[in-house]
Amino acid sequence: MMQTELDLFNPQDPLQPQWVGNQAVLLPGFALPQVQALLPVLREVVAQAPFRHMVTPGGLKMAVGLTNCGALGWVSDRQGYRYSPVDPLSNQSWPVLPEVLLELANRAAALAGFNNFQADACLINCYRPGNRLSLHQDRDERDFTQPIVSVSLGLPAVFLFGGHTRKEPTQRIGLRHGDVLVWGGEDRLRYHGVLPLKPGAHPLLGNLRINLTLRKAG
Ligand code: MD6
Ligand code: FE
Repeated sequence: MMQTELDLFNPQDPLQPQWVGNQAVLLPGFALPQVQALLPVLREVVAQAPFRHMVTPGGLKMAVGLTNCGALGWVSDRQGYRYSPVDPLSNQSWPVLPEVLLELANRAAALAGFNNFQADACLINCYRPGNRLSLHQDRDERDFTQPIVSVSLGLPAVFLFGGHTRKEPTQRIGLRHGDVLVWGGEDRLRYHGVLPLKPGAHPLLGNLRINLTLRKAG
């Protein structure tokens, strides 16, 4: 019989890497084996550095809750966007980037062809139903030869993956619990965003979506 659709009962099918750019790859379910180890570690991070709604330079409060772990953390205020070694809420260092997350990110980066990924920052986004992230480029890091590794947990979202200018058409990429997206090289500065989160109930995370992006910022 000719195969006309994905066989959802065959776990091999949906788990193939999908190249979404020449140097951008979606690794469906790649983080699933680490989720049980990751969740308690993330809870500790958030206990030390809680989610907060940062203000943009234009004075708008971001809908998505944000925190960080690692030597550097991304912050936004009326002064602009930057990486900071301290959490402005506590004036302390950000929580340590957990080893389980670093190791996962390094394996994912290597699969995408980036063999020397040295993440020093992990931005943690928390989405509730209705929250979106408007189209943007990630350009606050120093070294654009290093990729970004993105890990999605909880409710699924639609990721918009555009071009090198804001007006180019975007492709829609479904990001589900456990999916990892790696992008770098020529795709590193592509515009991207997230459509408003649909309500739902994830068995582990309830009505939330958590996205972790590991970067080499400094
Ligand atoms: C998100 N992610 O998926 C937001 N940036 O919630 C990002 O903004 C992002 O997933 C750079 C590379 C991968 C990403
Ligand atoms: Fe981004």
